[in-house]
Amino acid sequence: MTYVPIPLPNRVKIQKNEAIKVVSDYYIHMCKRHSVRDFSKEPVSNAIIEKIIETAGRAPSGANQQPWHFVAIRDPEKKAKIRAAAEHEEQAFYSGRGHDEWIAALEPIGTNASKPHLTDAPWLIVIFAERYGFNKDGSRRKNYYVNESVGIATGFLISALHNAGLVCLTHTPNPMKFLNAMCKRPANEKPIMILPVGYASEAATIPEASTNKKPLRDIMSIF
Ligand code: IYR
Repeated sequence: MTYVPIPLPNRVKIQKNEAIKVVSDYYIHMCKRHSVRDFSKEPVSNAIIEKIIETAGRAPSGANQQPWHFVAIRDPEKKAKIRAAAEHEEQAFYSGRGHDEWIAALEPIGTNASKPHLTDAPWLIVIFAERYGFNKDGSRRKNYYVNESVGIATGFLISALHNAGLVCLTHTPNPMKFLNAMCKRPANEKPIMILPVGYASEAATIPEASTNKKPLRDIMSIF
């Protein structure tokens, strides 16, 4: 493909005197996002999930290679199989495979090997990273900045979910190779995480420790 510059389309224009209100409102909106593991049974339509994944697909990526794939699962049987496989791995993790320092770091988050959210949530979105692609002649094509690109797209996905009043949990069973076969994804893709997605149940709780966010002075330097 050749380089063809076009004028910047869809420019978002904010009046100078409104900018601080706009950024502050968005900050307040994003402060209301929490990782949630208690899901209501309320269904979420395919159309909503599709539009949210389409939004994630608008993320920037290395060389615009878009090295991601999102598998959206609502089939209860499939969710149950994924839950069983994830809990099998987590059992091993929590009963010895995970080292003490890691288990101790998770204590304030209150996680354990039981993952009911994997079947309670109306949807599971399994995120895959395309480690390499293929050229027309079948040879391997290198993808650039795959982890960074998929991380950014996942951020887009999580904020699109939040914008829709939905919640999710970033879940990373370890190891999670089993997801390739269950999601019918090829060997050039690597599973990155599972997001159970839905509405928070009425009784949903979050770990108090998760509300402890670093203040600006600790996350920013300015020159
Ligand atoms: N995969 C395990 C352990 C786990 C690891 C981290 I880092 C977390 O932030 C939370 C959990 C699990 O899902 O329980």
